[in-house]
Amino acid sequence: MNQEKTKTALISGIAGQDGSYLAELLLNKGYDVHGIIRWDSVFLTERIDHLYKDPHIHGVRLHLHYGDMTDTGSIERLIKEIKPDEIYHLAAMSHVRVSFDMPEYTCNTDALGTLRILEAIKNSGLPIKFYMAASSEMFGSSPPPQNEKTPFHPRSPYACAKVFSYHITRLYREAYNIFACNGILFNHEGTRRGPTFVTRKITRGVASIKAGLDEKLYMGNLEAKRDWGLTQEYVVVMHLMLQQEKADDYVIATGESHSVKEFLEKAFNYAGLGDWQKYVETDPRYFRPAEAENLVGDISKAKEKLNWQPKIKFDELIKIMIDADFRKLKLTPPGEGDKILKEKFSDKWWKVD
Ligand code: G4F
Repeated sequence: MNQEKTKTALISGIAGQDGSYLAELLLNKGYDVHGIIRWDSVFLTERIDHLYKDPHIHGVRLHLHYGDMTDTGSIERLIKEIKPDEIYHLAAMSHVRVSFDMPEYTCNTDALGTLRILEAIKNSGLPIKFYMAASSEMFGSSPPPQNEKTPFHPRSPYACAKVFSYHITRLYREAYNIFACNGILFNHEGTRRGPTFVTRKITRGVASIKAGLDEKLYMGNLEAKRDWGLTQEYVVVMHLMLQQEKADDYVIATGESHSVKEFLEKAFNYAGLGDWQKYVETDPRYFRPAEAENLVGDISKAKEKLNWQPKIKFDELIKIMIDADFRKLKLTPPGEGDKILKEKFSDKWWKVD
């Protein structure tokens, strides 16, 4: 284990894709990690089950708590009791399409949730460092490439809520001297990505077609362009932001822009299925009333100030995700993705799916 000074972190949204990897990273660094999970009648903790230990065992360093971003009392209580050194605020209703169906819930959770945490930090009087998961969606229809100076033009209720969160985080930094950072992360994907987001929907769909379980994949807007990176690399930079001398905001991306169509083409080819057009149909239900058409990040600031840049780009990401989804269906993966992970990350701190 790579021991740093023992610190305590609180992660909202610990059971999500980003939260699970971040928890793994921080545990590996010797942190005590507390995570907030939402109550449900079934367990929603599949992504962190491998990290969880019975709390009765002595020396357990992962602690889970029920709470909710809409429940001020639970947020204040947890911050008071845990007294974290760092808070990583990742909890959100994160599906852009769904935010059009549930705009009020989305804004309550994603916008006011951030304010509730910041108020609790302010009222606690503790020197807590705060990471806020902002989003490339905030740029919306602003022309690419987008960086920290690009104006926001949000194109969904989700993106509007994130713009509020971004500004309230900046305001609490300026007004109350809280060490608060916005990570403006572009799309980040991987084998723990939820199956309704486009990359995972495609890689799962491809594996399913290859296994003979499905014949078609129904998709939305194939022309939209995104900047897709690997999540594990992005959670590293969340931690890095809170270790700087000064709190600041950073764009985190790969700097490459590709369309959904290109993703389909590469994924079907890599899986040995040939022409994607034989398998893909569009369905209006997956289109959005307004779309962010072309998002691609300019990471000059993160490169210069954080000395960060990603190792994994578009082609490699697809191979890594397809290999994992093949394995899940007991298919033999083409294997290039597994090789890339092995070669580029000799010091893997996460469980490979
Ligand atoms: O995978 P998506 O749903 O991700 P989106 O909307 O870019 O947002 C994701 O990344 C943001 C930046 O990190 C996060 F803030 C946010 O929480 C989320 O994680 O869609 C990507 C693109 C869109 O343009 C969408 O219209 O793919 C297009 N698309 C085409 N067909 C589809 C589909 N998206 C989904 N989910 N499903 C489809 O069938």
